[in-house]
Amino acid sequence: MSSARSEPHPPEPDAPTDGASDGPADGSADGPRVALKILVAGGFGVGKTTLVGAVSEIRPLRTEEALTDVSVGVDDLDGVAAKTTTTVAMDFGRITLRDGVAIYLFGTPGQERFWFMWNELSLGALGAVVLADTRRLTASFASIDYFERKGTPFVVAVNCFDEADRYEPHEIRTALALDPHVPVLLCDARHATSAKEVLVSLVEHALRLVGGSRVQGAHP
Ligand SMILES: Nc1nc2c(ncn2[C@@H]2O[C@H](COP(=O)(O)OP(=O)(O)OP(=O)(O)O)[C@@H](O)[C@H]2O)c(=O)[nH]1
Ligand SMILES: [Mg+2]
Repeated sequence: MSSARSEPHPPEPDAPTDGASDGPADGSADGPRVALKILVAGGFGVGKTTLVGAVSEIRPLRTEEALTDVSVGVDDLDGVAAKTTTTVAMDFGRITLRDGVAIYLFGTPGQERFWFMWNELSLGALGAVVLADTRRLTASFASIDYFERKGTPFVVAVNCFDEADRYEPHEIRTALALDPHVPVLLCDARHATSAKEVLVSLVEHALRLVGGSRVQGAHP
């Protein structure tokens, strides 16, 4: 793991907006009571598309394109050498928590050349999950910097790839120079239960920050 956060710089964040909306999200009487928008961010190849796909109760929208020679020497493929596609616009999925809270998930593109999308995607978001891979922690620096500067609540979720060394959350917090209040979790982006726990942590963290109460029955 490496430590200090520096280059490259994420885009200038737009002003924050409120991520929650009341009332049925799908317009029906039986629709969810509250709809929340959550971003799934982090560096190239950390598992954002995988996480959205793992938890989504609808068929996720993906915008995958084949990795081309343009990536060579630009993207750090160490640890994700088998990766053949990358997100070029966004991922989209939805999950309904037990008490009628619908979460709309927006996965961001990880490649630096698509970072200009972040301001658009983060409009109205309650918060963000920043996924990280301990083999390439630097890949997630820009996302952390972006949400810190924007003032968007976020949690850091380390996607524990089978081949990667294991670190304790406190070691990861130090390596990423995170504020003490930012939750750090370990997860497996391929598994719905693990991914859902990360989302619940983020919702609870965001509600704590806005002085709200815990989402009743939100646990998986
Ligand atoms: N072993 C293992 N592989 C994973 C895990 N999560 C994702 N992968 C694999 O890692 C690769 C990268 O996953 P993606 O979900 O495409 O990553 P991404 O963050 O969306 O990538 P970009 O959109 O290109 O930035 C894929 O080949 C996944 O199958 C994991 O938890 N463990
Ligand atoms: Mg992706």
